[in-house]
Amino acid sequence: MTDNRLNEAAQAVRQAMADDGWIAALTGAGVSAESGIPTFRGAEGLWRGFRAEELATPEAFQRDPDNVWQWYMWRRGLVLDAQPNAAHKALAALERHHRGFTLVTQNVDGLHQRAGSERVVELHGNIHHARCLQCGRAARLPEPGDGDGPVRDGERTDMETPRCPQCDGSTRPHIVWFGETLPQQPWRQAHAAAASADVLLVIGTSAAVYPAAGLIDVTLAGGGRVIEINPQATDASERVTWALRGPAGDVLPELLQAGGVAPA
Ligand code: BV8
Ligand code: ZN
Repeated sequence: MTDNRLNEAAQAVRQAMADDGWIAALTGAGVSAESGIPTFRGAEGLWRGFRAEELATPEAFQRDPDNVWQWYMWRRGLVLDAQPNAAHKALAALERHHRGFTLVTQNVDGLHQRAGSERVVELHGNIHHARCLQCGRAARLPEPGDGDGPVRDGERTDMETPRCPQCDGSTRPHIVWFGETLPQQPWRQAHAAAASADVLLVIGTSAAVYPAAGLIDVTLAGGGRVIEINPQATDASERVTWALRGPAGDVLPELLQAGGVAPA
């Protein structure tokens, strides 16, 4: 992408870093699309005929915990087999390059951390953790090969839902479902980052899910500018300062390089 919108946007990134200002990023499922992870609302966002919105709810879990667990274990298998892509790595490089950077993600796949990002604000939880319904303890799920590895597509469907290592209670995915409030601490961090951002990068999200999508308006209200990176137009495209059309794996490294950040 060589049009001058990218160069203008890159200049804003460069200026924010030169002024020792604040940069934030909000990522969604699209940042992991080039790692082969299905997005929520893309055509491939289906599993056994269910849409994500039908499964990522407390009601679905109440109705059939095993089915919801199997969906998460299937997704976790995809994630564990996937590799971080150039967009994840570019954000890790930006964090190393500029102290005043906060990465906020709606994703639960942990690929930002695997790409080297250390300060990741996870608004919607993490697919590698389960939370005990009895004692509330959250613990990392066993890695594959520990016998309880994730369900590979069509392979293991007899898996037991994970038990709490502390009290052997039954567990749920440590994920924020539709209709559930976000964890306070991450939300506060995300809101503060967006409010003080001179530049907010909005990468790979349809900006359809709230309150996460509202962070865009928080930055704009604070006088910051918003750069959207997405191959498609989104609910936020009219509101952002620059809408850069293209896959994050291409556009983000190009933008950051033009802004003075050497790619990973
Ligand atoms: C809340 C974890 C207060 C699950 C997720 C009625 C009742 C109750 C609530 C509501 C209601 N109406 C509205 C709400 C609020 C609701 C909401 O916003 N609903 C939407 C659908 C209208 N929000 C909530 O419920 C939130 N809680 O409001 O609490 C409350 C409490 C009670 C009652 C009322 C209010 C909780 C929301 C959290 C839900 N959990 N994730 C899981 O992962 O299993 S959200 C889920 O959607 C994922 O986290 C995902 O990241 C997120 C957003 O989707 P996107 O990331 O944007 O993904 P999507 O597929 O949509 O888009 C992908 C984009 O990538 C596309 O634009 C595509 O073009 C682009 N793309 C594709 N390829 C690439 C690319 N971009 C760049 N490069 C590429 N290569
Ligand atoms: Zn427990």
